[in-house]
Amino acid sequence: MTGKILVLDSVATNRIVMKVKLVSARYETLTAATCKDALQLMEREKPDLLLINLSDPVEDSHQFCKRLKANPKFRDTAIVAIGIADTSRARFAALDAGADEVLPHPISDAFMLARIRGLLRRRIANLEWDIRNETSQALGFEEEVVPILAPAHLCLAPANANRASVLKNLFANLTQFSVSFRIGAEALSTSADNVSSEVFVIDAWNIDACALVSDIYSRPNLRNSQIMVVAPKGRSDIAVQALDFGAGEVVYDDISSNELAIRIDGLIQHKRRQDKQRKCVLSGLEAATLDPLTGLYNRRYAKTYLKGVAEQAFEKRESYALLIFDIDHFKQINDRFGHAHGDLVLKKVANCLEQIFRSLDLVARIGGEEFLVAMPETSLCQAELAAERVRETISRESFDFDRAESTINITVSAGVAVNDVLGKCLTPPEVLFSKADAALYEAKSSGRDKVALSAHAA
Ligand code: GH3
Ligand code: MG
Ligand code: MG
Repeated sequence: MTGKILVLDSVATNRIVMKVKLVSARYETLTAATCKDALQLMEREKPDLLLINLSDPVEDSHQFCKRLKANPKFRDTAIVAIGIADTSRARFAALDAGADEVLPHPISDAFMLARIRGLLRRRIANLEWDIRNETSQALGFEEEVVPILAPAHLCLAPANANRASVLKNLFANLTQFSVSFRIGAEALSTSADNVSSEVFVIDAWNIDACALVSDIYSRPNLRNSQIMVVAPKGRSDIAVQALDFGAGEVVYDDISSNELAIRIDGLIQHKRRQDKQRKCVLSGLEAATLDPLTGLYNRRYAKTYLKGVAEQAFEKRESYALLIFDIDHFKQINDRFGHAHGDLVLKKVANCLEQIFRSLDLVARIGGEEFLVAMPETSLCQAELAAERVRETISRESFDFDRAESTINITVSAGVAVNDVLGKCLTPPEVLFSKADAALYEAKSSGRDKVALSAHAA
């Protein structure tokens, strides 16, 4: 895995030893001796991860970590703290200062590299969501800020009933979380409380915790959860494996409740941030592709989609049809009944189109009162029948609205065209669209409430 790591340590030999380890693991490695130099390098080189020795006798490295985490520019730079004694107090102080991981003396290289891999994976995921979010925002869809107030729900998965009491003790003081218990693989159950679990805490005592981790990530309804693995003290082999399987946190079962709380909190913050980013991107995509009035696809989406339909039809030598529907004298409806009633008519027509066409057909609103339907694997004759059905259904339908003085009767005209299946090259959708549009014009000029076919296959 590639990544740029900055090592901050005032002792030259420490820097050199660490650099050798990181470079041999194929990381681009920078070094700094002071917080000031480190900050300059962070500004200039934008490392993905900072490995900081917290036992610097001259500088307040804890304070430096705090300042970095409070700065939006460096908020996502992972921090791994080293150089502290292996006491719960020292570990807590490092995590509290903003470190994402603490590696007390003596450092296990295997564990350190596994943790770095995990943190870099998380950073890449965050950056990807940020880019997508920026795209959504550039398209004009602002980030929606939804404060989350509910306490986080955790699912604890002890290996067996005896271990359940160990985990219960561990979590006894963490009353800020709501907790449920599932023994071993029962953690995969899809009961409501489980699906709403933000964090799974898997006990690696006598069970294959890694299999459970990958099983959870493979389930669509659970895969956005965070996972903490509780390994028996001293089993760094399990810890390394669990990290490489994607566990967000691995702790040993002698962890203090303070440290446990801060680590669980970190996972929850991370998950909530990703959920928010995901939601934002999805609603941005929705807004970019759907017409807000009718819920149908919009012109922009239809244009991209049609390319795919045309290519597939050409590859399989199949015909596909484009149908354009336009409401007749729609302006008069607005003029007589008002714009709001006009909107209701548009919605009802959209609904009618959705009912009539198959799920593999694309139905889009491409203009004020114009709709486009793309029908893959469809002949001219089949498309004509479908268009006739729409025309007839709408002309029969009466549109009653509460405050309208009378019912509204409307009609639509349609133009239909199909591609040339025997053609030597692909029919561009724009060409077919022009043919269908010309047919629609014909339907309009020959009296409206009509379906017209394009004379020649495009
Ligand atoms: P034709 O039979 O030739 O198609 O006549 P028409 O009146 O349907 O066509 P024209 O293009 O003259 O008018 C379309 C009208 O659609 C004008 C515009 O105000 C209205 N319109 C466009 N978008 C909306 C919308 O979102 N809501 C409502 N209520 N009206 C819309
Ligand atoms: Mg029109
Ligand atoms: Mg019209």
